[in-house]
This record gives sequence, C-alpha cells and structure tokens, in this order.
Amino acid sequence: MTERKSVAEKIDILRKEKNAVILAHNYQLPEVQDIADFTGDSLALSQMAATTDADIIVFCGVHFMAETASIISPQKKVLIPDLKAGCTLADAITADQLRAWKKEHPGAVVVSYINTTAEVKAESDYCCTSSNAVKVVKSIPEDKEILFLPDMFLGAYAAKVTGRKLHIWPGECHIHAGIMTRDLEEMESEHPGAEMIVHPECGCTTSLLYQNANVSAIGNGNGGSNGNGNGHVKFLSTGGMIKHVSASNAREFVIATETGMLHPLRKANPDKTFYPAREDAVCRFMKMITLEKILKSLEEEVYEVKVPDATARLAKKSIDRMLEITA
Ligand code: CIZ
Repeated sequence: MTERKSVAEKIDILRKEKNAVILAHNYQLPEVQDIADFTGDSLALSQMAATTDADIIVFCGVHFMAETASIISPQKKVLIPDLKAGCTLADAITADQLRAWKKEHPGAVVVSYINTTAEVKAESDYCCTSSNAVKVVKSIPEDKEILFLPDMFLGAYAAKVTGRKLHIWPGECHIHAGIMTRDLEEMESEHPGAEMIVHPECGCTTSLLYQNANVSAIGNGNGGSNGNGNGHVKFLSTGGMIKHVSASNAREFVIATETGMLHPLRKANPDKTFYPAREDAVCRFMKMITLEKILKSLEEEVYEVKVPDATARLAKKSIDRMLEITA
C-alpha cells in the first residue's frame, strides 16, 4: 500500500527538489507560517531570501511584498501562491498619481512606505519601513519639502515625532485604520497592567500620541528610542514586536495589528499572554494563501511576480538609500 503524504510533506519534497525557499509574512495563517523557511516582515524576508542560493522564492504575503523580493533578487524566480492577494494600502496611490503630486511640489523629496508598488518605489527618493520612517524623515535637510506616502497614520506619527511638516497622502490600511483608541481603552480596562503594543498604521496612533505622554518611540525593538522605552504604549513594527516582547518583563500584551501577528508572538513566548486589540483585525488578502495554494505554486511554478528591470533598478535605489541611512 502506498503511503499518503500530507500537503505539508508534499511541499517539503518539492521545495527541496526545486531548490525553493518559502517566506511567510507575520500576518499569514499559522499553518503557513509553520511550514515556512523564514517568517518576518516583508523587507527582512526579502533580504533573507537574497542571502540564500535558492532558485525560487515562494512569497506567502501580498503582492507588493513579492515585488520587493523580485527587486532585491532579480535573478531568482519569485512566486506568489494567489495573485489576488493584494494590499489596499499599496493600491492607495498609483505611479501616475505620484507623478502628478510631484509636479505640484517641484523639488520635494518623496518618502514611500514599503507598502507601495514597485512602480511607486521607482518614482520615490527614499523607501521607509514602519521602524525607520522617523530616521529617514530626520535625515532629510530641513529646507526640503517632503511628500510622505501612502499611510496617513504613519505619516502623522513621523511628523509628530520629528516636528517636520510633511505633505501626507491620505491612504490607509483598512484593517489597521479600524483599530481605534476606544478599542485600546477597552482592552486596557479589561487587562490593566498589560503592555499596549501598537503598529503605527493603526487608526489610534495619532490620538494615542497626543493623549499619552508616556509613549515610547516606534522602532525595531532594539531598545532606547527604537521602541523599548518605559512607556505604557509602544509603537512597533512587526519585527520590532517580536524583539521587544521577548525582552520585556511584562507578562501580558495587547497587540494592535493584524491578528496573524499573535501566532509568532505566542510561539516565541509560550509563558506570556497575548490579546488582540480587535479580534476582527483580519486581512482577507493575507489569509488567501493556503497550504494547497503553496503546493500548486511549487508544482506549476505559478504565479510569477517579475518587476521589469528598469523599474526594479530605480525601485532598488530608493530601498538602498533607506538602508544607507538606517545601517
Ligand atoms: O512590511 C511589513 O512587513 C509590514 C507591512 C509591516 C511591518 O511592520 O512589518
């Protein structure tokens, strides 16, 4: 009798046969994160994949993330298991809209959040992530106008912390925008003493910043001004949340971001307790990737995401400029 293999086992066989690496974003389904070679935020994943000798990258995330992997590893074949896995925030501004905006502000410096299409990155001076947006903005000479896009909450955060006047594109991630101050207040009264860990794309970011003098800066969780201060509310990127929570003495945490994030946090910290700020903060695009689709992706080598060379070269410049500042 032939032994029946599970989908995960079949994925494993094919990944080795095809010399593929599987990346899973922190917001992916738990079973997808569990079979991945690497989990993390989109930039870190693309950078990790670039250090491997894999021929194929299967990106379990949304479309702009696969594009970032293609920009950083143009010689590798990048696959996304479902082409419909898009990002409403990245779709909030097109390259044409950005070109028109730039015309209205000649000479302005363009800072684009990583959640943008490759074409938009190619039209930008700097890329930034949620953990380094403040650093990137601070590095730009005071006399320069800055166009910040596409997330208005992250933009408002960077403006408040740096004291700079930014022109901010009115885009938002509908999941994060729905996490409001009253959600955090409710969680705080239910779980007094829990640390409030907030992604800066959240709708509550600006009011928390104004209301709560005891907040610590956004960052990557490495300490000091990077997010590990003594504040009760901490603004952190997903990578920063992982680092910060492991180092924190707190036992309970309220996590204000997409609920997929609770899986890696719980896995790495089985002795700590995590509550989502909102149970319904679930991105349906992130959850489109399933084990079955990953298997099909490897079997049929679908769906390829390839950024055209000229766009990739320009987009990479904006990423490299960011890395020069934040290295
Ligand atoms: O780039 C990412 O992975 C996103 C969208 C969020 C984060 O904070 O890691």
